Amino acid sequence: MPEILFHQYDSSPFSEKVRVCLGIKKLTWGAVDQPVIMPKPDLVALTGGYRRIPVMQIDADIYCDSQLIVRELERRYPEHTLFPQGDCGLAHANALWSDRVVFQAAVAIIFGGLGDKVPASFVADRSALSGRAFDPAAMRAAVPHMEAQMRAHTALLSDQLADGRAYLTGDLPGLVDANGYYNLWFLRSAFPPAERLFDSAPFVPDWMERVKSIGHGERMEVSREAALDIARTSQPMTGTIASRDALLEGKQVAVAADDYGRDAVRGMLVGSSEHHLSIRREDPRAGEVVVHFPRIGFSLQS
Ligand SMILES: N[C@@H](CCC(=O)N[C@@H](CS)C(=O)NCC(=O)O)C(=O)O
Repeated sequence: MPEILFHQYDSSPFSEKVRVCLGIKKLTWGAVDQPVIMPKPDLVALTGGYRRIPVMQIDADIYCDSQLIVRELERRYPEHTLFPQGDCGLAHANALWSDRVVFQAAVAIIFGGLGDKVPASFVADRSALSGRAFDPAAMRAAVPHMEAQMRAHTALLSDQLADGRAYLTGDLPGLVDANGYYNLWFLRSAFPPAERLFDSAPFVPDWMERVKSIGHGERMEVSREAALDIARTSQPMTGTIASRDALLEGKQVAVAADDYGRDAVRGMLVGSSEHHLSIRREDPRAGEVVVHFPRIGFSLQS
């Protein structure tokens, strides 16, 4: 059984970001496929309510959000670094551009383009996720603007590659390549007409082929039941608390995303730093687990 269990689904763009990082690092990992819409009982048994994809599990440690997943991959498996030029702070900051700004443009173009072909069950699920109407018809009206935005974002990637370099920061691929790539992969795979958006980014298609050819490392399939068994029969890591959170140490807290999918996860604060928050919780099916979140984009409430 591989050490890294990755809760994902194949069409998930944020999962593709991490799959590229797993490929850069040449890691072996277990794909635990989760449903595309709620309910996701086997996922929330591990996370305590967090429903977004992807989630990484290593024994009884559960890592939510691609931001923290890539940070933890680099910490545990430093070989084939995700930061070939150093610059790890900038590379993580660059993720917020791709995860928030470029991703929202990609969503509007794809679902505005698909219009009434989007299944009603998906529309209802994503409305609940975002807390407002997920309305492909309204997105259609925004498509011209979003396409202009997407062309401009894609041009930034092309500018970066214009001196003939193979990857965004030089000869070797890293996190910024995964960040830049996954939304374009999403556009290509979910809505092929969006391919035209790369017309004005001459260096992007060949770079995309290079990133694609990195692959995803060695993938195995693991059942959701087996992943729960591993959590239940393992011990989570212990952590330390940042001094500014000292008053909350060992207290019951709630952690929630601040953008969408804001379901709060409750448990005892057992770890924190400028980069993460960790809470311990018990679950009848997963046993004692520690659930880790990035600090950026997540609120901590007592
Ligand atoms: N900031 C999160 C965003 C994750 C996200 O939005 N994931 C999408 C799938 S790619 C999602 O969870 N959609 C709702 C769902 O799958 O239930 C991350 O970086 O992991």
